[in-house]
Amino acid sequence: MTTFPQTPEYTGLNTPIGVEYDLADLTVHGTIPAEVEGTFFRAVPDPAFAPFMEDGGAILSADGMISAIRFEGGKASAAMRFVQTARHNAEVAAGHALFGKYRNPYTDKPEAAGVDRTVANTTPIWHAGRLLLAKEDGRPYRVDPRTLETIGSYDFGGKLKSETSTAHARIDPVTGELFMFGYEADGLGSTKISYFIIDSQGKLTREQWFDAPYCAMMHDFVITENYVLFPIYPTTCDAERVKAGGDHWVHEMERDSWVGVMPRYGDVSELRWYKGPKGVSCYHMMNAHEDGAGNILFDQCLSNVNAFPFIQKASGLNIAPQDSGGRLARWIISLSEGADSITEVVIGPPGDFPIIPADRQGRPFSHGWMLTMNPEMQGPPVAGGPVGAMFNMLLRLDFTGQPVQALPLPPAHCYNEPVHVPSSQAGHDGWLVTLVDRQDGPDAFAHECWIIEAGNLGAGPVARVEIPQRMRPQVHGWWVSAAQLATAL
Ligand code: V55
Ligand code: FE
Repeated sequence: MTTFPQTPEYTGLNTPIGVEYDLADLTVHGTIPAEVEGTFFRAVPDPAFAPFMEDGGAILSADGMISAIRFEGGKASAAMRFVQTARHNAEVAAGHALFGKYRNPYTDKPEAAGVDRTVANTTPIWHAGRLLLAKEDGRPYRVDPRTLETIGSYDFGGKLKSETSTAHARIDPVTGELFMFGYEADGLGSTKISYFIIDSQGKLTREQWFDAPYCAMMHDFVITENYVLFPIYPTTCDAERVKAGGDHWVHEMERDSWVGVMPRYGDVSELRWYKGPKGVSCYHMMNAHEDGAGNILFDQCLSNVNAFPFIQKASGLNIAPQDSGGRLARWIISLSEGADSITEVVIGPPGDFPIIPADRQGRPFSHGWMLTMNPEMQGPPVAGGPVGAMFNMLLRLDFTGQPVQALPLPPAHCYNEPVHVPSSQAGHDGWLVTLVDRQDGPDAFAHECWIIEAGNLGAGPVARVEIPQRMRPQVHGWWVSAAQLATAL
């Protein structure tokens, strides 16, 4: 047994669970739609061992667990396993934590030397018959989608040179290619960015490197039909600070943001840099597309400061969420010669976890979904996750003039990020599948997986699946249909 500190990172909804399980024939209220046939994979950070030092960033370096909620013939089952990363295995062998602060190897125990520090805790990515568990500070781990057994660190068949790979990959809906990048690609504090493309058969066809304007946390990126965009916000790393045992990240309010734009099959020498506003921050981007008039429209969940309290603290900042200017921002980037600045329009409310139908990736799109805080909610949101507060309202935003749809939760409930399941019926928006947590007491939580008609949020869930296990907050999920699963390698 290991005793965790009684701090927000390790109590309430964030209480470590660390239980591996298989649960068959879950109780279902309502009817699971026939089209929801497949597996909802979820990445869940869950620390196996108590930390040996204080670290606000610990919430991001918890061991990755892979959760699978499977839907088959109207029935549901659930499974959970640790991703057996080299780091997790080393700590299990030692029987205690070996790794120190978030992304600071200089704080590790001597036994950790030379062991890959990445934790595979951020996004399950399905592509070309493989399931990868990604974390931006290292290479992904490959996991068997049927058994959830860990296969090992994955370097695309020995092809990848980058030491890091994003947790936010983009799949082109027409070519089936997987677009990825890695920052700090050759080590801590480096400005080197890798940009690589994996074809629809899973073969890495191209990898190029370039230098970012400064070493920044690059959590997500976007593609369009013809371009790739590398957004850079001033949450920065200084290798000397890390070597001195300090924090990996500080947020710099006076530093410019940038967007690098290049043809997506072009050469990095063609990158054009556009200057954005100072001090802004974004974790997740909804989409980007070309407007046919020489502009790229880039839509993102933006705010005026990094949203993570531990990064604000390391930066001497303390800006409450309601004062941070959160918005769904559209950055208009002109491709005309000589243009080097960005125009912003606000197209949606504050929030995060934006999603769109996969077939609209990088293309014009009419609607998307995201999580937000219900402005009419009485009482506090459920505490949990890296920001410290969980979202309690789901939105469908329409960019063609239709009204916004909302599904607010009752008090003491919260959402994890949904996945979208497309429908084959013309004009049907498909389904959203998401984990809903309910707080019944200081340390009492219940969890259900909800299926919601994506174009009719107001009707509430069409099915609710009870998950009779404690669940820590998920980061990202990925829907893999039964037809896709049948192609697993
Ligand atoms: C995020 C999450 C991470 C991370 C960096 O949601 C950024 C943002 C769960 O790990 O390492
Ligand atoms: Fe993310």
